[in-house]
Parts: sequence; structure tokens; C-alpha cells
Amino acid sequence: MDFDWMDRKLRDKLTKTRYTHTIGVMYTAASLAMAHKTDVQQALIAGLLHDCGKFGHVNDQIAICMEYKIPLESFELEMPALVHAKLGAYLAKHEYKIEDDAICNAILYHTTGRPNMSLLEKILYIADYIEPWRQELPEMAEIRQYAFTDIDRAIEAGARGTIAYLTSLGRKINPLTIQTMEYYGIIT
Ligand code: DGI
Ligand code: FE
Ligand code: FE
Repeated sequence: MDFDWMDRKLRDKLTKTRYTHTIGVMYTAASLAMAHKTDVQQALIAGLLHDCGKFGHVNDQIAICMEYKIPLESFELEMPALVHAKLGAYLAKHEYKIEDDAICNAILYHTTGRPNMSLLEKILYIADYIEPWRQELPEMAEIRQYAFTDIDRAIEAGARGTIAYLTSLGRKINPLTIQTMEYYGIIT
């Protein structure tokens, strides 16, 4: 695995703000892995690549999915913000040559979360939410603290925040996003 090669590729493909966010997620994910005593480099790479599918217009992302025959669900076409996660998981494996499926799965679920996530999936999901450059969202200070001390509670609060934000914009909510909030609300 060639970190510098992946880093240079992302620097070329992503906008400057997306790349800056990426580096924020990468180091936040690595720090969370340290706090939760799990593989630090695995979290680092998941953070580095998590938005590797988020370039160009969403229509470009959909076109690339069609070209590579990546099946998209109808809800992904209705909620185009979800397409980059599907595309990113594919590109991580095939373009960035990541053989660790746990990393690709974490990328696949980083936008919606899902019930019963692996620790790596949880770390990436919440690192994306709390990274230092992310705009201040409601309860951000608490969620940042929970991420290190009570990660399930952080995920529930993060999913709730995302749903509130999307509702305020009148956007459709993916059932998985709701299931994430409900599942982590029940077990905490
Ligand atoms: O890629 P990022 O901007 O770093 O963050 P992300 O992958 O968590 O989310 C991208 C966008 O997707 C963000 O604006 C919130 C939105 N999103 C998350 N869950 C849902 C969703 N959009 C819709 N329509 N429905 C969802 O369930
Ligand atoms: Fe994303
Ligand atoms: Fe992100």
C-alpha cells in the first residue's frame, strides 16, 4: 500500500476544501482508533479514502457508476448525496487497490451508517461528522467528546443531527440513516 501515491491522487481529484476535509477525517479516525484500541493504520486509510468518490458533479458520479456497472438502488438516485459512498467503496478496491474489505465496507456505509456497525465503520462514520474543519453543528462539542468516550452515543446523536438537518432542508431521508439513529438510540 503506497500512502503517498494515494494522497497525490486524491489531491489531484478532489477540490481543495474536500481534500482538507479528507485529511481532517484521516487524523480524526486515527485518533479514535487509538482511543478505542483498534488498528490505527486501517482507520487512517479508511479516513484518507472515505470521500474518494466525491468529485465532479453527482451526475458524473452516476455516469461513472454506470460505466463500471456499479448497481445503484432507486433511493441512491433519489438521494444523490449517497452515490459517492457506493462509488468510493468501489474505487477504493479497484483504483486504490485496497484489499482490506473492512475498509471498503466502512467507506460504503460512511454516509448513512447502519445498525450493528463494526468498530471501524463506527469510527469512520463519526470521524466524518466531527473532524476539525466540519462546520459547527448543534451539540458538536458533546458529540466530539462522546466519540472518544461513548462512541455509540456519539453515533446516535450524529444520526439525529443529520436527520434534523436534512428535514430542515426538506430532503428525503434514507431508511438506513433512520435505522442507525434508532439502533444506537436503543442500545445506549
Ligand atoms: O461526504 P461528506 O460531505 O463529507 O459527508 P457525508 O458522506 O456524511 O454526507 C454527504 C451528504 O449526504 C450530507 O449533506 C448529508 C447527506 N445525507 C446523509 N444521509 C442522508 C443524506 N441525504 C439524504 N437525502 N438522505 C439521507 O438519508
Ligand atoms: Fe462522504
Ligand atoms: Fe466526508
